[in-house]
Amino acid sequence: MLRILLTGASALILVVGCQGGGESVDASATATTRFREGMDGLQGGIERGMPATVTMIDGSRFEPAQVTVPVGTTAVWRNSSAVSHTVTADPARAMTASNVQLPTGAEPFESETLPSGQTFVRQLTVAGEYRYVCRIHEGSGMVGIITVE
Ligand SMILES: [Cu+2]
Repeated sequence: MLRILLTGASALILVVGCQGGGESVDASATATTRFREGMDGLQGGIERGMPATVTMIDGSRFEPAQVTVPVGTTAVWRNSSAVSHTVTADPARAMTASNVQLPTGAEPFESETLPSGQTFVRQLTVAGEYRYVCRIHEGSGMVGIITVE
């Protein structure tokens, strides 16, 4: 038992001794550099795809109904109301096609029907004005605009 404890203590001293060495400091500096490079990469990704949230609220409204975001923003629609909604940015799927407009070159898109608590995410990579609707409540004026610039 005592023998085992002594062996353990010797091993511990050896480890501590290594960490005090010059090599160990170099390794630590390299690790720090790698960590910084990783964080820079992550930060770039966050800036390019920074999220902006539009909440679907009771009373069948998008909140904010109109918002301006930088190009590359990841739009997040969150249904915080009690009923289901859609995010419909496809003129072919809207009740009134003219309620939906997309910048030239942007692909039309539509979420599934989103029950209470669900979210829909879409990165907006083409600059311009996105006019979209909730297909279920379009008739009662549930329309939104995101300007990407
Ligand atoms: Cu709706």
